[in-house]
Amino acid sequence: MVRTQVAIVGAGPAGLTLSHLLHLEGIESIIVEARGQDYIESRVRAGVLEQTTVDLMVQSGLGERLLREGLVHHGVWLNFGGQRRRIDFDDLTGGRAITVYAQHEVVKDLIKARLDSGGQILFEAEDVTVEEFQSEAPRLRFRKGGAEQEISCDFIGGCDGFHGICRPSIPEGVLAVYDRTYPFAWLGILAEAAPSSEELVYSYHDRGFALFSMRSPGVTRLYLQCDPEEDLERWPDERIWAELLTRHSTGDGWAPRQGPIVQKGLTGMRSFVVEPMQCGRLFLAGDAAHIVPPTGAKGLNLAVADVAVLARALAAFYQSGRRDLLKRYSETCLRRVWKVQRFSWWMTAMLHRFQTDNAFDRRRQLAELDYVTSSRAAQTTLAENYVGLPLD
Ligand code: FAS
Ligand code: PHB
Repeated sequence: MVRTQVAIVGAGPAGLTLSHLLHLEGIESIIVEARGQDYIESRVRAGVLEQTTVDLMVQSGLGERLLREGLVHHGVWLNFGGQRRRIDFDDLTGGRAITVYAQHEVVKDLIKARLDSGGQILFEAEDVTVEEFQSEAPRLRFRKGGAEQEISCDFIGGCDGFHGICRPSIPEGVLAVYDRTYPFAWLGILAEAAPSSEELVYSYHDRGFALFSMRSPGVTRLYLQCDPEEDLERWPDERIWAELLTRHSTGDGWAPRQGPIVQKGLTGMRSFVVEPMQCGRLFLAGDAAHIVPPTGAKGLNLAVADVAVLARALAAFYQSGRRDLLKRYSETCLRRVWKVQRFSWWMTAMLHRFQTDNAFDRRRQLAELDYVTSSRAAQTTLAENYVGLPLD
Protein backbone atom coordinates (compact mmCIF):
# COMPACT_ATOMS: atom_id res chain seq x y z
CA MET A 1 0.00 0.00 0.00
CA VAL A 2 1.45 3.37 -1.07
CA ARG A 3 0.63 6.49 0.93
CA THR A 4 0.33 10.11 -0.30
CA GLN A 5 -1.47 13.28 0.71
CA VAL A 6 -3.53 13.83 -2.49
CA ALA A 7 -4.25 11.07 -5.01
CA ILE A 8 -5.23 12.44 -8.43
CA VAL A 9 -7.14 10.51 -11.10
CA GLY A 10 -6.30 11.76 -14.60
CA ALA A 11 -3.24 13.41 -16.18
CA GLY A 12 -5.04 15.99 -18.31
CA PRO A 13 -4.71 19.74 -17.77
CA ALA A 14 -6.72 19.56 -14.51
CA GLY A 15 -4.84 16.70 -12.88
CA LEU A 16 -1.39 17.81 -13.95
CA THR A 17 -1.93 21.46 -12.97
CA LEU A 18 -3.33 20.39 -9.59
CA SER A 19 -0.31 18.19 -8.91
CA HIS A 20 2.06 20.99 -9.96
CA LEU A 21 0.36 23.63 -7.78
CA LEU A 22 0.31 21.26 -4.78
CA HIS A 23 4.01 20.55 -5.27
CA LEU A 24 4.73 24.30 -5.08
CA GLU A 25 2.96 24.28 -1.71
CA GLY A 26 5.01 21.32 -0.49
CA ILE A 27 2.04 18.95 -0.73
CA GLU A 28 2.64 15.44 -2.08
CA SER A 29 0.46 13.89 -4.76
CA ILE A 30 0.40 10.90 -7.08
CA ILE A 31 -1.38 10.96 -10.45
CA VAL A 32 -2.96 7.76 -11.78
CA GLU A 33 -3.61 7.96 -15.54
CA ALA A 34 -5.36 5.39 -17.75
CA ARG A 35 -3.49 6.21 -20.96
CA GLY A 36 0.20 6.20 -21.91
CA GLN A 37 2.38 9.31 -21.84
CA ASP A 38 2.82 9.42 -25.65
CA TYR A 39 -0.92 9.25 -26.18
CA ILE A 40 -1.82 12.16 -23.89
CA GLU A 41 1.09 14.27 -25.12
CA SER A 42 -0.19 14.00 -28.71
CA ARG A 43 -3.96 14.22 -28.15
CA VAL A 44 -5.15 17.20 -30.27
CA ARG A 45 -7.68 19.30 -28.35
CA ALA A 46 -7.95 22.91 -27.24
CA GLY A 47 -5.80 25.71 -28.52
CA VAL A 48 -6.59 28.97 -26.73
CA LEU A 49 -5.29 29.99 -23.28
CA GLU A 50 -7.01 32.83 -21.45
CA GLN A 51 -4.86 35.56 -19.89
CA THR A 52 -5.81 34.10 -16.50
CA THR A 53 -4.38 30.69 -17.45
CA VAL A 54 -1.21 32.19 -18.97
CA ASP A 55 -0.65 34.29 -15.81
CA LEU A 56 -1.07 31.20 -13.59
CA MET A 57 1.33 29.15 -15.71
CA VAL A 58 3.97 31.92 -15.77
CA GLN A 59 3.63 32.62 -12.03
CA SER A 60 3.97 28.90 -11.26
CA GLY A 61 7.17 28.54 -13.30
CA LEU A 62 5.67 26.96 -16.43
CA GLY A 63 5.93 29.98 -18.72
CA GLU A 64 9.28 29.57 -20.49
CA ARG A 65 8.20 27.67 -23.67
CA LEU A 66 4.69 29.13 -23.55
CA LEU A 67 6.04 32.71 -23.71
CA ARG A 68 8.56 31.72 -26.41
CA GLU A 69 6.28 29.71 -28.70
CA GLY A 70 2.77 30.87 -27.79
CA LEU A 71 1.06 33.25 -30.25
CA VAL A 72 -0.33 36.25 -28.33
CA HIS A 73 -3.51 37.68 -29.84
CA HIS A 74 -4.85 41.12 -28.94
CA GLY A 75 -8.15 40.74 -30.75
CA VAL A 76 -10.57 38.44 -32.55
CA TRP A 77 -12.70 38.82 -35.71
CA LEU A 78 -16.41 38.17 -36.20
CA ASN A 79 -17.35 37.60 -39.85
CA PHE A 80 -21.01 37.94 -40.89
CA GLY A 81 -23.15 39.42 -43.67
CA GLY A 82 -20.06 39.75 -45.89
CA GLN A 83 -17.99 41.78 -43.42
CA ARG A 84 -15.30 41.07 -40.84
CA ARG A 85 -15.25 43.22 -37.72
CA ARG A 86 -12.54 43.11 -35.03
CA ILE A 87 -12.98 43.06 -31.26
CA ASP A 88 -9.96 44.87 -29.82
CA PHE A 89 -8.95 43.17 -26.53
CA ASP A 90 -6.19 45.69 -25.75
CA ASP A 91 -8.51 48.68 -25.91
CA LEU A 92 -11.47 46.98 -24.19
CA THR A 93 -9.75 45.03 -21.39
CA GLY A 94 -6.73 47.19 -20.50
CA GLY A 95 -4.23 44.97 -22.28
CA ARG A 96 -5.42 41.44 -21.45
CA ALA A 97 -5.03 39.00 -24.35
CA ILE A 98 -5.30 35.33 -25.33
CA THR A 99 -2.41 33.05 -26.26
CA VAL A 100 -2.69 30.31 -28.87
CA TYR A 101 -0.71 27.37 -27.46
CA ALA A 102 -2.04 23.86 -28.03
CA GLN A 103 -3.38 21.86 -25.10
CA HIS A 104 -1.00 18.99 -25.77
CA GLU A 105 1.91 21.43 -25.48
CA VAL A 106 0.57 22.53 -22.07
CA VAL A 107 0.33 18.86 -21.11
CA LYS A 108 3.92 18.22 -22.24
CA ASP A 109 5.20 21.18 -20.18
CA LEU A 110 3.27 20.03 -17.10
CA ILE A 111 4.45 16.41 -17.37
CA LYS A 112 8.05 17.57 -17.76
CA ALA A 113 7.75 19.89 -14.75
CA ARG A 114 6.26 17.13 -12.59
CA LEU A 115 8.78 14.46 -13.57
CA ASP A 116 11.74 16.88 -13.30
CA SER A 117 10.70 17.67 -9.73
CA GLY A 118 10.29 14.02 -8.80
CA GLY A 119 6.51 13.94 -9.22
CA GLN A 120 4.82 10.55 -9.62
CA ILE A 121 2.59 9.94 -12.64
CA LEU A 122 1.49 6.32 -13.00
CA PHE A 123 0.57 5.87 -16.69
CA GLU A 124 -1.46 3.01 -18.18
CA ALA A 125 -3.30 2.29 -14.95
CA GLU A 126 -6.27 -0.02 -15.41
CA ASP A 127 -9.60 -0.41 -13.59
CA VAL A 128 -9.07 2.55 -11.29
CA THR A 129 -11.58 2.79 -8.46
CA VAL A 130 -11.98 5.47 -5.79
CA GLU A 131 -13.08 4.22 -2.37
CA GLU A 132 -13.91 5.39 1.16
CA PHE A 133 -13.92 9.05 0.03
CA GLN A 134 -16.71 9.77 2.52
CA SER A 135 -14.36 8.74 5.32
CA GLU A 136 -11.16 10.38 6.58
CA ALA A 137 -9.12 7.66 4.81
CA PRO A 138 -9.99 7.55 1.11
CA ARG A 139 -8.03 5.33 -1.25
CA LEU A 140 -7.47 4.44 -4.90
CA ARG A 141 -7.22 0.92 -6.25
CA PHE A 142 -5.99 0.06 -9.73
CA ARG A 143 -4.01 -2.47 -11.72
CA LYS A 144 -0.68 -1.65 -13.34
CA GLY A 145 1.48 -4.09 -15.23
CA GLY A 146 -0.88 -6.84 -14.14
CA ALA A 147 -0.37 -6.13 -10.41
CA GLU A 148 -3.13 -4.87 -8.11
CA GLN A 149 -2.07 -1.60 -6.43
CA GLU A 150 -3.55 0.65 -3.75
CA ILE A 151 -2.88 4.25 -2.72
CA SER A 152 -4.13 5.56 0.62
CA CYS A 153 -4.47 9.33 0.87
CA ASP A 154 -6.13 12.26 2.62
CA PHE A 155 -7.95 13.61 -0.45
CA ILE A 156 -8.76 12.57 -4.04
CA GLY A 157 -8.64 14.93 -7.04
CA GLY A 158 -11.24 13.67 -9.52
CA CYS A 159 -9.63 15.00 -12.71
CA ASP A 160 -10.52 12.15 -15.05
CA GLY A 161 -12.60 14.06 -17.58
CA PHE A 162 -16.18 13.63 -18.75
CA HIS A 163 -15.90 9.86 -19.30
CA GLY A 164 -13.95 9.15 -16.12
CA ILE A 165 -14.96 7.07 -13.09
CA CYS A 166 -14.87 9.68 -10.32
CA ARG A 167 -18.17 11.46 -10.96
CA PRO A 168 -20.08 8.15 -11.44
CA SER A 169 -18.60 6.89 -8.13
CA ILE A 170 -20.54 9.51 -6.18
CA PRO A 171 -23.65 7.89 -4.64
CA GLU A 172 -27.06 8.35 -6.27
CA GLY A 173 -28.95 11.39 -5.08
CA VAL A 174 -25.89 13.51 -4.20
CA LEU A 175 -25.41 15.24 -7.54
CA ALA A 176 -27.76 17.54 -9.43
CA VAL A 177 -27.09 17.39 -13.18
CA TYR A 178 -27.63 20.35 -15.57
CA ASP A 179 -27.32 19.31 -19.20
CA ARG A 180 -27.97 20.68 -22.67
CA THR A 181 -26.91 18.93 -25.89
CA TYR A 182 -26.72 21.00 -29.08
CA PRO A 183 -28.15 19.81 -32.43
CA PHE A 184 -24.75 20.01 -34.16
CA ALA A 185 -21.06 19.13 -33.81
CA TRP A 186 -17.77 20.58 -35.06
CA LEU A 187 -15.67 18.96 -37.73
CA GLY A 188 -12.11 20.08 -36.98
CA ILE A 189 -9.00 19.88 -39.16
CA LEU A 190 -5.32 20.67 -38.84
CA ALA A 191 -3.83 21.87 -42.17
CA GLU A 192 -0.19 22.40 -43.07
CA ALA A 193 -0.83 25.96 -44.25
CA ALA A 194 0.50 29.26 -42.92
CA PRO A 195 -2.37 31.09 -41.18
CA SER A 196 -3.73 33.81 -43.50
CA SER A 197 -4.93 35.94 -40.58
CA GLU A 198 -2.93 36.86 -37.47
CA GLU A 199 -6.01 36.43 -35.28
CA LEU A 200 -8.96 34.04 -35.01
CA VAL A 201 -12.03 34.47 -37.23
CA TYR A 202 -15.51 33.29 -36.11
CA SER A 203 -17.86 33.19 -39.15
CA TYR A 204 -21.65 33.15 -39.13
CA HIS A 205 -23.08 31.89 -42.43
CA ASP A 206 -26.42 30.60 -43.78
CA ARG A 207 -24.76 27.22 -44.32
CA GLY A 208 -23.47 27.12 -40.76
CA PHE A 209 -20.72 28.27 -38.41
CA ALA A 210 -17.00 28.13 -39.25
CA LEU A 211 -13.93 28.97 -37.17
CA PHE A 212 -10.44 29.88 -38.33
CA SER A 213 -7.72 29.33 -35.75
CA MET A 214 -4.09 28.26 -35.79
CA ARG A 215 -1.40 26.27 -33.97
CA SER A 216 1.87 27.77 -35.28
CA PRO A 217 3.19 29.96 -38.14
CA GLY A 218 2.88 26.87 -40.35
CA VAL A 219 -0.31 25.18 -39.12
CA THR A 220 -3.89 26.39 -39.49
CA ARG A 221 -6.68 24.96 -37.29
CA LEU A 222 -10.19 25.12 -38.77
CA TYR A 223 -13.63 23.96 -37.69
CA LEU A 224 -17.05 23.86 -39.33
CA GLN A 225 -20.48 23.19 -37.89
CA CYS A 226 -21.85 19.83 -38.99
CA ASP A 227 -24.50 17.26 -38.16
CA PRO A 228 -24.01 15.71 -34.69
CA GLU A 229 -24.01 12.22 -36.23
CA GLU A 230 -21.70 13.23 -39.08
CA ASP A 231 -19.69 10.55 -40.85
CA LEU A 232 -16.14 11.76 -41.53
CA GLU A 233 -16.01 9.40 -44.52
CA ARG A 234 -18.49 11.75 -46.24
CA TRP A 235 -16.06 14.65 -45.86
CA PRO A 236 -13.18 14.33 -48.32
CA ASP A 237 -10.65 17.19 -48.17
CA GLU A 238 -12.16 18.93 -51.23
CA ARG A 239 -15.58 19.10 -49.59
CA ILE A 240 -14.12 20.42 -46.34
CA TRP A 241 -12.20 23.21 -48.09
CA ALA A 242 -15.17 24.16 -50.29
CA GLU A 243 -17.39 24.47 -47.21
CA LEU A 244 -14.81 26.39 -45.18
CA LEU A 245 -14.13 28.87 -48.02
CA THR A 246 -17.85 29.44 -48.53
CA ARG A 247 -18.62 29.99 -44.85
CA HIS A 248 -15.55 32.19 -44.27
CA SER A 249 -16.21 34.27 -47.42
CA THR A 250 -16.10 38.00 -46.65
CA GLY A 251 -16.06 41.34 -48.42
CA ASP A 252 -12.42 42.23 -47.75
CA GLY A 253 -11.00 39.36 -49.76
CA TRP A 254 -9.62 37.42 -46.78
CA ALA A 255 -9.78 33.61 -46.98
CA PRO A 256 -8.10 30.69 -45.17
CA ARG A 257 -4.99 29.46 -47.00
CA GLN A 258 -5.31 25.81 -48.05
CA GLY A 259 -2.79 23.05 -47.46
CA PRO A 260 -2.56 19.30 -46.77
CA ILE A 261 -5.03 18.23 -44.08
CA VAL A 262 -3.05 16.24 -41.50
CA GLN A 263 -5.75 15.62 -38.89
CA LYS A 264 -9.56 15.43 -38.93
CA GLY A 265 -11.91 14.94 -35.99
CA LEU A 266 -15.43 15.49 -34.68
CA THR A 267 -16.22 17.25 -31.41
CA GLY A 268 -19.67 17.01 -29.87
CA MET A 269 -21.30 20.15 -28.45
CA ARG A 270 -22.66 20.06 -24.95
CA SER A 271 -23.24 22.20 -21.86
CA PHE A 272 -23.04 20.11 -18.69
CA VAL A 273 -22.58 20.86 -14.99
CA VAL A 274 -22.87 18.77 -11.83
CA GLU A 275 -23.53 20.32 -8.43
CA PRO A 276 -21.88 20.04 -6.02
CA MET A 277 -18.37 19.36 -7.38
CA GLN A 278 -17.37 17.47 -4.25
CA CYS A 279 -18.41 14.53 -2.06
CA GLY A 280 -16.59 13.93 1.20
CA ARG A 281 -12.90 13.98 0.39
CA LEU A 282 -13.39 13.55 -3.39
CA PHE A 283 -13.16 16.82 -5.34
CA LEU A 284 -14.17 16.94 -9.03
CA ALA A 285 -12.32 19.40 -11.32
CA GLY A 286 -12.39 20.18 -15.05
CA ASP A 287 -14.36 18.06 -17.49
CA ALA A 288 -15.15 15.56 -14.72
CA ALA A 289 -17.50 18.25 -13.36
CA HIS A 290 -18.51 20.31 -16.40
CA ILE A 291 -18.41 20.53 -20.18
CA VAL A 292 -18.75 23.69 -22.28
CA PRO A 293 -19.30 23.98 -26.06
CA PRO A 294 -15.85 25.01 -27.46
CA THR A 295 -17.21 28.21 -29.09
CA GLY A 296 -15.94 30.25 -26.15
CA ALA A 297 -12.56 28.42 -26.01
CA LYS A 298 -13.08 27.75 -22.30
CA GLY A 299 -12.79 24.00 -21.59
CA LEU A 300 -9.13 23.84 -20.66
CA ASN A 301 -9.19 27.27 -19.01
CA LEU A 302 -12.07 26.32 -16.71
CA ALA A 303 -10.23 23.14 -15.68
CA VAL A 304 -7.20 25.21 -14.66
CA ALA A 305 -9.40 27.68 -12.75
CA ASP A 306 -10.99 24.83 -10.76
CA VAL A 307 -7.69 23.36 -9.63
CA ALA A 308 -6.31 26.78 -8.70
CA VAL A 309 -9.20 26.99 -6.20
CA LEU A 310 -8.66 23.39 -5.01
CA ALA A 311 -4.89 23.80 -4.57
CA ARG A 312 -5.45 26.96 -2.51
CA ALA A 313 -7.99 25.16 -0.31
CA LEU A 314 -5.75 22.13 0.23
CA ALA A 315 -2.79 24.37 1.07
CA ALA A 316 -4.91 26.15 3.70
CA PHE A 317 -5.82 22.76 5.17
CA TYR A 318 -2.28 21.41 5.38
CA GLN A 319 -0.62 24.67 6.37
CA SER A 320 -3.13 25.97 8.92
CA GLY A 321 -5.73 23.25 9.46
CA ARG A 322 -8.42 25.33 7.78
CA ARG A 323 -11.36 23.36 6.39
CA ASP A 324 -13.56 26.28 5.31
CA LEU A 325 -12.05 26.71 1.84
CA LEU A 326 -12.44 22.99 1.16
CA LYS A 327 -16.05 23.17 2.34
CA ARG A 328 -16.66 26.11 -0.05
CA TYR A 329 -14.78 24.57 -3.00
CA SER A 330 -17.90 23.84 -5.08
CA GLU A 331 -19.56 27.18 -4.31
CA THR A 332 -16.37 29.07 -5.25
CA CYS A 333 -15.84 27.14 -8.51
CA LEU A 334 -19.48 27.15 -9.56
CA ARG A 335 -19.71 30.94 -9.56
CA ARG A 336 -17.10 30.97 -12.35
CA VAL A 337 -18.35 27.77 -13.98
CA TRP A 338 -21.85 29.19 -14.52
CA LYS A 339 -20.55 32.52 -15.86
CA VAL A 340 -18.36 30.59 -18.32
CA GLN A 341 -21.28 28.30 -19.21
CA ARG A 342 -23.37 31.38 -19.98
CA PHE A 343 -20.67 32.91 -22.17
CA SER A 344 -20.02 29.65 -24.03
CA TRP A 345 -23.76 29.13 -24.60
CA TRP A 346 -24.16 32.76 -25.76
CA MET A 347 -21.30 32.52 -28.30
CA THR A 348 -22.74 29.22 -29.55
CA ALA A 349 -26.32 30.54 -29.86
CA MET A 350 -25.19 33.72 -31.61
CA LEU A 351 -22.92 32.08 -34.20
CA HIS A 352 -24.50 28.74 -35.13
CA ARG A 353 -27.44 27.91 -37.40
CA PHE A 354 -30.24 26.02 -35.67
CA GLN A 355 -32.53 23.91 -37.91
CA THR A 356 -35.47 24.96 -35.75
CA ASP A 357 -34.77 28.64 -36.44
CA ASN A 358 -36.82 30.59 -38.99
CA ALA A 359 -36.18 33.78 -41.01
CA PHE A 360 -36.92 35.92 -37.96
CA ASP A 361 -34.24 34.10 -35.93
CA ARG A 362 -31.65 34.59 -38.68
CA ARG A 363 -32.33 38.33 -38.79
CA ARG A 364 -32.18 38.42 -34.98
CA GLN A 365 -28.77 36.70 -35.01
CA LEU A 366 -27.44 39.14 -37.62
CA ALA A 367 -28.75 42.06 -35.55
CA GLU A 368 -27.01 40.66 -32.45
CA LEU A 369 -23.72 40.32 -34.35
CA ASP A 370 -24.11 43.88 -35.68
CA TYR A 371 -24.79 45.16 -32.12
CA VAL A 372 -21.95 43.14 -30.52
CA THR A 373 -19.43 44.55 -33.03
CA SER A 374 -20.61 48.16 -33.01
CA SER A 375 -21.52 48.90 -29.37
CA ARG A 376 -18.55 49.47 -27.05
CA ALA A 377 -20.53 48.07 -24.13
CA ALA A 378 -21.34 44.89 -26.07
CA GLN A 379 -17.78 44.55 -27.38
CA THR A 380 -16.49 44.88 -23.81
CA THR A 381 -18.65 42.07 -22.53
CA LEU A 382 -17.40 39.73 -25.27
CA ALA A 383 -13.77 40.81 -24.79
CA GLU A 384 -13.65 40.53 -20.97
CA ASN A 385 -15.17 37.05 -21.04
CA TYR A 386 -13.04 35.85 -23.94
CA VAL A 387 -9.68 36.88 -22.40
CA GLY A 388 -10.86 35.38 -19.10
CA LEU A 389 -12.58 36.82 -16.04
CA PRO A 390 -10.04 37.39 -13.24
CA LEU A 391 -9.84 34.54 -10.68
CA ASP A 392 -11.82 35.39 -7.52
P1 FAS B 1 -9.22 15.66 -19.82
O1 FAS B 1 -10.31 14.84 -20.47
O2 FAS B 1 -8.32 16.46 -20.68
O3 FAS B 1 -8.25 14.69 -18.99
C1 FAS B 1 -8.77 13.61 -18.23
C2 FAS B 1 -7.67 12.57 -18.15
O4 FAS B 1 -8.15 11.50 -17.31
C3 FAS B 1 -7.34 11.96 -19.50
O5 FAS B 1 -5.94 11.95 -19.69
C4 FAS B 1 -7.90 10.54 -19.41
O6 FAS B 1 -7.11 9.60 -20.12
C5 FAS B 1 -7.84 10.28 -17.93
N1 FAS B 1 -8.80 9.28 -17.46
C6 FAS B 1 -10.08 9.14 -17.87
N2 FAS B 1 -10.66 8.11 -17.21
C7 FAS B 1 -9.70 7.61 -16.36
C8 FAS B 1 -9.67 6.55 -15.42
N3 FAS B 1 -10.74 5.80 -15.22
N4 FAS B 1 -8.53 6.31 -14.74
C9 FAS B 1 -7.44 7.10 -14.94
N5 FAS B 1 -7.40 8.12 -15.83
C10 FAS B 1 -8.53 8.37 -16.51
N6 FAS B 1 -11.68 22.89 -25.18
C11 FAS B 1 -11.40 24.09 -25.71
O7 FAS B 1 -11.31 25.06 -24.96
N7 FAS B 1 -11.23 24.25 -27.08
C12 FAS B 1 -11.30 23.17 -27.93
O8 FAS B 1 -11.15 23.32 -29.14
C13 FAS B 1 -11.56 21.90 -27.41
N8 FAS B 1 -11.59 20.80 -28.23
C14 FAS B 1 -11.85 19.57 -27.69
C15 FAS B 1 -11.87 18.41 -28.50
C16 FAS B 1 -12.16 17.15 -27.97
C17 FAS B 1 -12.20 15.94 -28.86
C18 FAS B 1 -12.44 17.03 -26.57
C19 FAS B 1 -12.80 15.69 -25.97
C20 FAS B 1 -12.39 18.15 -25.76
C21 FAS B 1 -12.09 19.43 -26.31
N9 FAS B 1 -12.02 20.58 -25.52
C22 FAS B 1 -11.75 21.80 -26.02
C23 FAS B 1 -12.22 20.50 -24.12
C24 FAS B 1 -10.92 20.00 -23.50
O9 FAS B 1 -9.89 20.86 -23.84
C25 FAS B 1 -11.17 19.88 -22.01
O10 FAS B 1 -11.87 21.00 -21.50
C26 FAS B 1 -9.91 19.68 -21.23
O11 FAS B 1 -9.22 18.59 -21.78
C27 FAS B 1 -10.29 19.47 -19.77
O12 FAS B 1 -9.21 18.97 -19.10
P2 FAS B 1 -9.39 17.85 -17.97
O13 FAS B 1 -10.48 18.24 -17.07
O14 FAS B 1 -8.03 17.62 -17.42
O15 FAS B 1 -9.92 16.55 -18.73
C1 PHB C 1 -8.75 26.10 -31.30
O1 PHB C 1 -7.80 26.76 -31.79
O2 PHB C 1 -8.71 24.85 -31.18
C2 PHB C 1 -10.00 26.82 -30.85
C3 PHB C 1 -10.02 28.21 -30.84
C4 PHB C 1 -11.17 28.87 -30.42
C5 PHB C 1 -12.27 28.13 -30.04
C6 PHB C 1 -12.25 26.72 -30.05
C7 PHB C 1 -11.10 26.07 -30.47
O3 PHB C 1 -13.41 28.77 -29.64
